[in-house]
Amino acid sequence: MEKELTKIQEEALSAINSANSLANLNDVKVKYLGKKGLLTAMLRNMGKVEPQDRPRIGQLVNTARRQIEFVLEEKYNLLKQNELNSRLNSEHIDVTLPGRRHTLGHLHPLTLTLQKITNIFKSMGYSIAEGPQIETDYYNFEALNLPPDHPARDMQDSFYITKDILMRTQTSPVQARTMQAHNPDEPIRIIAPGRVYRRDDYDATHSPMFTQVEGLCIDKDISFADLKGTLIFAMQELFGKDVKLRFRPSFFPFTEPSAEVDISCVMCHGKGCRVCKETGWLEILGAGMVHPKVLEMSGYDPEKSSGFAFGMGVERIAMLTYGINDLRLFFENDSRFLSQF
Ligand code: 2NL
Repeated sequence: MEKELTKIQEEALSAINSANSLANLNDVKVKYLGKKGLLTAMLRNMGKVEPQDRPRIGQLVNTARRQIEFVLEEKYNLLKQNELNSRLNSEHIDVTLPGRRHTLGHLHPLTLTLQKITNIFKSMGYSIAEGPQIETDYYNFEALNLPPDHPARDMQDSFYITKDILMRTQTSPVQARTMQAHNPDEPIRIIAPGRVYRRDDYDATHSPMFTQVEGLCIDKDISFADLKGTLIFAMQELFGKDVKLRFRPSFFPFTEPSAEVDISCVMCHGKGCRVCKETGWLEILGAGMVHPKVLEMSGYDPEKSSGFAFGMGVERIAMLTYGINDLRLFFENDSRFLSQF
């Protein structure tokens, strides 16, 4: 028994001595001191020792165990220190490297333009109204005096999801919804910004998706003069006090009379240049007095109320404001372009 103990003890010490990794060392620990370890087995076998020898043998086993534990711990600390040293040697941190800069984001030029436009109308008492981009045929067309076989539907030949549901082709359905939700005795002044979708080519001046802003003003005794005054003020706020407006008779199914509105060219101030195709004018707005049928369909009495409405494309206004010649730049998310705003 004593001989065996000495043998185990020597073996253990030598195994600890030659352990070259923490995992290795742990194996040794388990082999000798673990629940099924060799030294543990000796204690368990005390029953086979003569009763008078038990205290002495027991003490020997315990002393051996304490010694092995002590040497194990020393070796553990040594291996741990070696490991740390080799990591410190191999993992360099160069504290003199320059830091990584975080580049600050900012608002998209279309958002900036849209905010400028809505702020101008907010200053005139308008509030912002929004609605779904997926619309029903009823709100997108019918409520705006465009019955199913109306030829003007072809003009904006659309993205249909089902026979009765489509991507909105204008933001006017937002105004129609607002009117229907409104008490007809109360006036309305809203501006409806948002994305609209039309079947179109994608080139420097066309996109199947663009951003529109429409406005609607309904009250008693609203006249075409109010429309003119409102748009002249808004365009002069947007492009400068010396901008002139020109109203040309036109047609929209939802307004009567209707007008297309030009501003004097912001590039050449009316002299004629490439941007205005030598005309001195830029077409920028559609507008008109809300059609009596549209008022009626949304619960307003055309004998009591009247109103005007207008619409404009935000991309076109942003292009003129910033001197951008290709519409696609807005949608490509190239930071070389975007970082300029
Ligand atoms: C354009 C022309 C326009 C309207 C939009 C409108 C809305 C209601 C009633 C009457 Cl609810 N009119 N909107 C009126 C005239 C023109 O937009 O060139 N858009 C880009």
